[in-house]
Amino acid sequence: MSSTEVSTTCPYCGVGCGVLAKAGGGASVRGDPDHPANRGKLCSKGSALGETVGLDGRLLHPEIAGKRAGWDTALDLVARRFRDTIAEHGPDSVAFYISGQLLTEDYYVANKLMKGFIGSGNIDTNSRLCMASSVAGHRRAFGEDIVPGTYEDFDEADLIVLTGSNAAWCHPILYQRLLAARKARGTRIVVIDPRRTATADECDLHLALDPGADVLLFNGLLAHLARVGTLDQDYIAANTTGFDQAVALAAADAPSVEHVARGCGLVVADVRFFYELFSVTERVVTVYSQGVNQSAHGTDKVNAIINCHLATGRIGRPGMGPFSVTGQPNAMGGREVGGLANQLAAHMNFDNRADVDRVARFWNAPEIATRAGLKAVDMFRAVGDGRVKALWIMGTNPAVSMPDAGRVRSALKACDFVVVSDITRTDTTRYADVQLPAAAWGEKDGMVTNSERRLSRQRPFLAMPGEVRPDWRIICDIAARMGFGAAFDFADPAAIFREHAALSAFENKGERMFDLGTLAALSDADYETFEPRLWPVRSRRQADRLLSDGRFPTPDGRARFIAVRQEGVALAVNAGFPLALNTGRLRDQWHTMTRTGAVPRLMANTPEPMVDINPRDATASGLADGDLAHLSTRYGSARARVRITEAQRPGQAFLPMHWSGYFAANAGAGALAAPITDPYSGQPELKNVPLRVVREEIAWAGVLMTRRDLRPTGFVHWSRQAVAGGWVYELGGTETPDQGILLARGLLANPDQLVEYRDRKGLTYRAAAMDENGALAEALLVAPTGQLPARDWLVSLLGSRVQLTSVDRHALLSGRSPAAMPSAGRIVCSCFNIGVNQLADAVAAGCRSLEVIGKELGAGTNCGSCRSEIRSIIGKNRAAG
Ligand SMILES: Nc1nc2c(c(=O)[nH]1)N[C@H]1C(S)=C(S)[C@@H](COP(=O)(O)OP(=O)(O)OC[C@H]3O[C@@H](n4cnc5c(=O)[nH]c(N)nc54)[C@H](O)[C@@H]3O)O[C@H]1N2
Ligand SMILES: Nc1nc2c(c(=O)[nH]1)N[C@H]1C(S)=C(S)[C@@H](COP(=O)(O)OP(=O)(O)OC[C@H]3O[C@@H](n4cnc5c(=O)[nH]c(N)nc54)[C@H](O)[C@@H]3O)O[C@H]1N2
Ligand code: SF4
Ligand SMILES: [Mo]
Repeated sequence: MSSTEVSTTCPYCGVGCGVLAKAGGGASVRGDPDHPANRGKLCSKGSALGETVGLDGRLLHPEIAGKRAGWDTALDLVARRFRDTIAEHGPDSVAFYISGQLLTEDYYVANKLMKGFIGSGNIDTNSRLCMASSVAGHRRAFGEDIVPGTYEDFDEADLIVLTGSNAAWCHPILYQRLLAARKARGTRIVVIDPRRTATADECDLHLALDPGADVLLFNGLLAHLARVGTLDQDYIAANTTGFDQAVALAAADAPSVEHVARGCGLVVADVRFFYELFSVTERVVTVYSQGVNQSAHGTDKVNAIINCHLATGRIGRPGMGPFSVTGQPNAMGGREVGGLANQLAAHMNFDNRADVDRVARFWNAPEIATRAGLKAVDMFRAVGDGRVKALWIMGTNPAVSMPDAGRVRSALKACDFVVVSDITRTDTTRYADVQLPAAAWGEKDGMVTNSERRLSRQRPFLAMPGEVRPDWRIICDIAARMGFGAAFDFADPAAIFREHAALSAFENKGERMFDLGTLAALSDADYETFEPRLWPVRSRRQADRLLSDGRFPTPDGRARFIAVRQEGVALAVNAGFPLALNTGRLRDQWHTMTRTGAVPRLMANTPEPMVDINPRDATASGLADGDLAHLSTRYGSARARVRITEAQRPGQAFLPMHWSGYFAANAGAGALAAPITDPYSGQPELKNVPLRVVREEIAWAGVLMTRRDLRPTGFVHWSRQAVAGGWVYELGGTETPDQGILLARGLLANPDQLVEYRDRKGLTYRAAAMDENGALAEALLVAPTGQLPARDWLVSLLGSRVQLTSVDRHALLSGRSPAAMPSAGRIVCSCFNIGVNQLADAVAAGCRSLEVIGKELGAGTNCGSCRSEIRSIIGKNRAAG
């Protein structure tokens, strides 16, 4: 649509980078040099955005029971079913489960509809799995969900403590900004994470603490600060309450550094070094993310961290403060509108009658909900046992991403009426009675807020394909059909945004820091040209940093210390389940892979689902690197390939959260995860569940290269990788190889028109099919495990689509290129497409540093996320050479 560049915001992580995008050949994107979050830089995922806007797999029309339907029919049906269910069973018999993928305007109207007009609190979001513990911890300490700092604090700090954050992969541009600051001012970096992550590779101190032990570590820190006298007594006296109780409990919980080290599985000297660094460094930012939030004690972890900042008065000043980084592009916007079941709207809450009354008057909503609704885990329980009879899911894939995902799927199956709004088919849309096609990034239009409270616009630069509609419009249309039209009569996102801004300022004399008052009068033209800015926005002159004056949005104006103690882990490993399973993210994938999974260069770094384990545990289980492992917990099972690594401590395993049923037979982390939740936030423990790993006795392996988008069934294991020109499927089974051949052959498009080769024993099979132009269309290799020939050349033919020569045709069945073809190997730098073999060759040729490699190959010079891997390749190959 737009052939000139449009300034918009990246739809992935909470760094919230500005992007300049235009249509053409998909789309072309570059970092926005004027956006304060990224100043022109983009990470691997952001740079590949142009490759994600194709229409393959997009939902383009509404569907009812899997059949195409018109919008009017679909909307009428949804509205009628919700209305009837409410009439018969009351407002709490329906629910919405929504997402940080939504824009603020979408989020606002969804929340208004459920809480204000349906009159139930049953709207929750995937932020429950993500930020809920931070929200609860902030509210306990500050009285409101406030992230006090800005990204500038990263530039101005002397010590950055990253706890439970793999920022090198998950907040790459912010992490690069931190590394740049370190270069400029020598910032020290401490990483607290049970795994040695890419983030830990570049730090001054890595504390590989036992899973879940953060409260003990930070209680020990608070006790230490009190012992050595680093407290800011004036600040404590003037601005806080509860210090004595908190420090007494911390000291009892963590009486000595030795005690802490023992309890956290750490070396005494390392703990002491961390405490000393924190103690002597005034400018400290403590960054926390899912290693803190996704815990059965996540809220206590958050408060244990905040306690240390309050006790030293290191909050709200340059280069200091607790800093919860948000995950999704609009996780923060969702918190602003009140998208969580236990929030009301605009930082107002159900536990305050005056708030409920105020919002009811503002919305003119006499039937407003008066109490919190069901939080995600409980919501799906209620769906499962029939208390919730109609469910609308928007912009999230709970069949994959919820813990105990098997139960979630059964619940969706059992539910009377499930509506799913998405941009593509997913494991969740399979359960939808009605599928509604939403506008995607590049098409939709609205506001998002990043980790530092910066509001930015997402702007469209592509036409809406098929019959897709933006989420806000779908929600307003349903609201109108349910009889609430007057309250949802918005012409465009700008009108919704103005109302949201007005609500934030409504009867707000400074009690609520979240205040966008000035923006309530934004004209359409101003909304159109809106430049990124931080909230609050209530006057011209205001500080960017919050909580600077020692006043907090609590009734007495003081911050609250929260006395916390280290609790035991929710579920302990035992003889049956001897490993602790940790789950999380990979550098180049986004969540359930609905967008990043189809981009070849984002698939190239980790093409298959891998479970990381320590060599000691591998030996104990008889597992070799590359074996297929069967993983099981009390809740479910999965299969993934074993990667043996010292980065994983003995007794622990790590599985990426990404693989859905579209990318592997059964490699989902959600099915394994426990639905055990934090008592304050309701956030589930996604980082620690007892696990058993056994070797899968795979007898045959196969690889299918094809242009077709398939979903194989009947295989013990398959996973697939997007490549240029199509897909590569890894196949495997416990059957005999000849049976495997039969099974795998069944996947070929035209088994009658193949060139084939079978060895005499019938155990090895190779086949290829050409298209009408004589180019390779499909190839299949099957062999007993460990005997598959190389496939690089065949894969390259799939991409090149050139007509094959007779020499090529002869070579096809050997799988080997007739001319020597250097293989790049697994891709390490996805910005420049540089593989592990190219890097090894460069090291052998004398490139011995990141800088030289960067100059020669470009690798590592764009987003920088691969630098730690390149460094380890240099180390390995230098040692070898
Ligand atoms: N590439 C990529 N980036 C993303 C995303 C993505 O899907 N892909 N998703 C975005 C979203 S929504 C989110 S929420 C963020 C998440 O960003 P992060 O929180 O940084 O990512 P995770 O990998 O979930 O977990 C972080 C780390 O917590 C560690 N951890 C596990 N248990 C503990 C513990 O008990 N204590 C401590 N201290 N650490 C522990 C894990 O080993 C892991 O390395 O990333 C965002 N950015
Ligand atoms: N085991 C384990 N599980 C986890 C985590 C973990 O670390 N470990 N992390 C948790 C966290 S922090 C998060 S945030 C969640 C993420 O989990 P999900 O929210 O399930 O993950 P996504 O793949 O981002 O799902 C977003 C969906 O929205 C669709 N979509 C994209 N844009 C739009 C749009 O504009 N409109 C609509 N209607 N749909 C759209 C996408 O196609 C996709 O299907 O996973 C959680 N689950
Ligand atoms: S750092 Fe986050 S917001 Fe920035 S380009 Fe990468 S994924 Fe997008
Ligand atoms: Mo998240």
